Order: sequence, then C-alpha cells, then structure tokens
Amino acid sequence: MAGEPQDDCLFCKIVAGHVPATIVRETETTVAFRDINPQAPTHVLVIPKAHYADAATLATAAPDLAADVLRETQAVADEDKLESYRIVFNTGTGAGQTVFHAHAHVVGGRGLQWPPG
Ligand code: D5M
Repeated sequence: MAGEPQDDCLFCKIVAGHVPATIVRETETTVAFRDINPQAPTHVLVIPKAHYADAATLATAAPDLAADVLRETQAVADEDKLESYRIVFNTGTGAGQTVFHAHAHVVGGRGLQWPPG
C-alpha cells in the first residue's frame, strides 16, 4: 500500500535503521543521508520516511510530504553552505532511477554542467 514500509526496499531499511547510512538531517517525516557513490563534494539524498516509489507518485499521493522533502533539500544546501546546487529526482529506469523509493539528490560543491547526461 502507498506509504507503507516495503520489506524489499533499501531506503525503507535505512529509515528503519536496518542498513547503515551517514545521516545528515532527520525530521519527523524525512531523512537526509550522504550518497554512497557521491558525484560531487555534496551529494545528499533526501527521502520521505514513508514509501512512495518515485517523486511523481509522492507528489500525487502525499503533496504535503513532497513539500517536506523539498524543504529539506534547501536545509541540506544551507548546512553545506552551497550557493549553487542541483536537485534531481531521477524518475524511471530510463532516467537512471535505481532505487524505487522517492528521493531527491542534492548535488553541489563544484561547477555543474547543463544539460546533464
Ligand atoms: O539514486 C539512487 C542512489 O542511491 C545512488 O546515487 C546510489 C545511492 N545509494 C545506493 N545505496 C545506498 C546506500 N546504502 N547508502 C547511501 N546511498 C545509497 P537513483 O536516482 O535511484 O539512481
């Protein structure tokens, strides 16, 4: 069911504390942790604690929670004192989504090219 923890979801396991992560921020509804394969000096993932497969599902089913995630991306950028940064929601395998629990990548701390690959 949407929002319920999924036994086979890596990020639900991080939320539950069953898989370790370098957590940088936590709120009642969200967790932010460092990406295991960082693409920039700051590369943090912000996730809702509740399970939604991707950003589109999250935004439709739980818009207030989607807003919480966005607010936390800002907080991460502020904490790392990023003047410029990128927020990415890979959505679908063709766009590079590999973990099907909605997550925002906060990427910064170096110059970023546009368009992305
Ligand atoms: O992003 C999924 C991201 O999740 C990818 O950048 C690697 C990261 N990842 C995978 N496993 C872990 C753990 N255990 N800790 C932290 N980060 C992790 P996507 O947009 O789905 O490709």
